Amino acid sequence: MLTLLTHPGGNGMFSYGMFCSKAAYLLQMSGETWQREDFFNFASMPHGKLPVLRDGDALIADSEGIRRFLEDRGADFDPGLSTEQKADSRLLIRWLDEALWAHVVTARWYEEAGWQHLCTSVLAMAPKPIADQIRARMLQGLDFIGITRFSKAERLVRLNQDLAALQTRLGDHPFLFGAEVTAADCSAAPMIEALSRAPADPEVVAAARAYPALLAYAERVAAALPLERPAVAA
Ligand SMILES: N[C@@H](CCC(=O)N[C@@H](CS)C(=O)NCC(=O)O)C(=O)O
Repeated sequence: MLTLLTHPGGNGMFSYGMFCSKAAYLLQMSGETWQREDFFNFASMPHGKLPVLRDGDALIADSEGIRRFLEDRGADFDPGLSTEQKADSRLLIRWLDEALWAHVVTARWYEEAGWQHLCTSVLAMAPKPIADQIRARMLQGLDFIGITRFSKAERLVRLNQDLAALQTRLGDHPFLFGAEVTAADCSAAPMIEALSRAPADPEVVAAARAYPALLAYAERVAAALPLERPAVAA
């Protein structure tokens, strides 16, 4: 059976790692039989990150690597989409996975209130020097991509622009590309969930919660692709 190696979940999220939730959604869509294994030694993994899919002795790293693996086995994550829609979906996924993701990471690791929350929840069992070391590495990455060089007010403006655009793009459709769930929803829903609940900076959470259509949409994706979600408060 396929095993998805994941970061643990909590506060109603399948995993605190958005890409772990994305991979779980893709697995649900694929119809494969799979199980979850929370995995703590992720530094030993091919990219030093999770998710990783284990198939016998093979390790498939990266949510997009997992998507390709499942497609090679026959999964179709964009059923009924035109070539143009598939191209739009690809671009949307890249923005979700790389740009909207940066807002989540900033809200959790850079903003002081988010960091304090992480320390008392997800990282509660981690020795302080290790937690600080992980944070320093995260902040270095955020500085390099530049998001933390904006002021918080500027970041919130940019986040609002992006969430408003996503809400407009969704319109009255149940899912991003119409009536059926597709690959783009597997990326979008976990990001919206992570932005709109702890552990994250409360101002970012409030900003995300000001888009009720997006919150309802993330719940629709969750209902379409059911996953077990630990309730442990973050
Ligand atoms: N491009 C990767 C990103 C995966 C990723 O960033 N995973 C994070 C958690 S959401 C991680 O494991 N980070 C651990 C680290 O960077 O040390 C994917 O799509 O799977």
